Amino acid sequence: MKPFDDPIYVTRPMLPDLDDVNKEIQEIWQSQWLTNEGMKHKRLEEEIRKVLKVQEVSLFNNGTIALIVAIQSLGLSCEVMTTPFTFPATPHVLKWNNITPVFCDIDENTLTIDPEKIEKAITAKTTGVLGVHVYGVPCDIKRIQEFADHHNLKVVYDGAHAFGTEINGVGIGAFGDISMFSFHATKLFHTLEGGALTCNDPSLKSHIDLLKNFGIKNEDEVLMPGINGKMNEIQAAIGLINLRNIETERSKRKNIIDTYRKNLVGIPGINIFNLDEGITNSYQYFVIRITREFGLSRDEVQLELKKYNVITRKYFYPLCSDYSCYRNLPSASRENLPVASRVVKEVLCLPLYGALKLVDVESICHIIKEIHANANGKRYYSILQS
Ligand code: T4K
Repeated sequence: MKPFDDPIYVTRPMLPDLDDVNKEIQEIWQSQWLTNEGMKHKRLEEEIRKVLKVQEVSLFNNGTIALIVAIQSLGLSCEVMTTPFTFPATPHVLKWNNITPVFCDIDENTLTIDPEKIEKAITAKTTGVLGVHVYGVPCDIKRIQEFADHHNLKVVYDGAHAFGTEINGVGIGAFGDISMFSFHATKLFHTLEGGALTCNDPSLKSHIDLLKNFGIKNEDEVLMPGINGKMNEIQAAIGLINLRNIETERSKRKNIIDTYRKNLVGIPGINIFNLDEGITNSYQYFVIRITREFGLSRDEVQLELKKYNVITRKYFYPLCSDYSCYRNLPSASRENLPVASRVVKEVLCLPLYGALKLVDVESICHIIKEIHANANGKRYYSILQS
């Protein structure tokens, strides 16, 4: 196989039609209302509420600020249980709230926080759980809620990858006390940068909305030390257009995933995720796990693919517990995190975005087969030589 002429990245943003963007921007210019809960913001908040099938939504300028506000709005303190297998934002939002992250190992199949490990790690200082629906795969929300109720803990979900994930038709944002969604450019649904919090409690939404707007209640009163987490009108406008195109993007991504599955199945050492019945895919990532039987390590496969101009990502390597700012925590030891420590060396996200051509997906699969054949050919050759 020849390398691709241009790099094929792990993702590319959904790009709305420029005429549609111009039309929206003209309306914003005419209104002279650029941010602070404008008309586009109001409309997007209502539309997202319906799409995510949740009771309350608050839009934000990005997912990280949203998550910082979520933690603050619930009054979490001391220690919060979380997963090491995630993007840096997850434990960082705890630190930004003066909270110590307590890392719990992950479940081998879902790669989300293992509820049994949460129960074992609970101490008098634990105030909550911050689970991550990593790659859009839901955490074990039922077991986590049982422990939380039993120990009087709050539950926050980082659903950065889970836009559109549902469990038996129920939006993933309806579980726990608060869920966060990221609308970053690399996400299936995006507003350039952006994010949202969802919850089931109108008074909690009011508190969140105060916190994201400096704590300002009205011209005369500031109730709390809030932050600036507001989404502006251009972000909201991009969101409104992207929402119109989202089903098309999803169905293209579904075809791409089906093509990967069809072509990669049966290659030794390539393991593909299977979602449990009743779970709707968020189509955010296509991840494979590469094990010994493949003949090359995950890192070697990534480098080989790069030679063909296929730019994959090792999301989420390294584990957050291995960052210099966290590695001295008792919960960060590798012995405490055996599953995460192994899995993080196996995962590889392959390119997935609507504009990716199916024929290119087939070529990527062909390249992977070739890499496998070469690796094993070389191995057999060296065995024969010795
Ligand atoms: N929690 C979790 C579990 C998360 O995964 C994230 C974010 C957050 C919280 C925080 O949410 P936000 O505050 O971001 O809303 C990217 C994203 O920046 C980040 O949002 C995302 N997770 C993370 C998984 O992916 P990088 O460092 O991998 O991005 P970057 O710039 O390397 O982009 C990846 C590829 O995407 C590029 O190789 C090409 C393509 N790309 C990227 C951008 C920005 C484009 O084609 N166009 C673009 O504009 O973090």
